[in-house]
Amino acid sequence: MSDSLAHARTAAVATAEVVLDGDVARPSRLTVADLRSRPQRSAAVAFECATSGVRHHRFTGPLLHDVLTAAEPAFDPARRKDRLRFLIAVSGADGHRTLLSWAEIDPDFGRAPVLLAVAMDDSPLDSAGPQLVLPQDRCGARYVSGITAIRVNGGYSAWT
Ligand SMILES: Nc1nc2c(c(=O)[nH]1)N[C@H]1C(S)=C(S)[C@@H](COP(=O)(O)O)O[C@H]1N2
Ligand SMILES: [Mo]
Repeated sequence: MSDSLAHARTAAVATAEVVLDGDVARPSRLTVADLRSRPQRSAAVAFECATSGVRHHRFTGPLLHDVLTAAEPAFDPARRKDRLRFLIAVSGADGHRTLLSWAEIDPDFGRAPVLLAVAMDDSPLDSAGPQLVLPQDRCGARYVSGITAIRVNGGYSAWT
């Protein structure tokens, strides 16, 4: 393999991308650099891991709500009741997954300041991929790292 090709492959591996899609008008692929270009928040958090005890970290990144709102979910933003059937599925590279409800992060409902972290303890997450940060959680299991996909789903009516 030529040096330039090897370098290109290394660069491709070193820049993780998140697929943001589902019931949104503007699906996209986002790098950690894209997330860093949005307004940033910081959170010093503590969470308990069932296997390794209490962990303390400082995370920085945009609010998940801001990033998802920019993708224009398929609801009328002016109608609060429209948003209540929407779910958010967050997947990590290793298959670890969690669901949030839209209402959980909506400023009119649960107002949880959930972040899509671009850095943990001042170490950038550009190659690992962003990490979900839920300061309200006691347990660490929803802090999905190496996020590869975020899917918005407004299909609650399909379940009935
Ligand atoms: N992708 C991914 N993220 C994950 C997990 C996992 O298995 N895969 N485990 C979770 C669990 S159970 C905990 S407690 C925290 C641990 O985070 P830490 O090792 O950075 O303290 O990561 C969470 N995020
Ligand atoms: Mo854990």
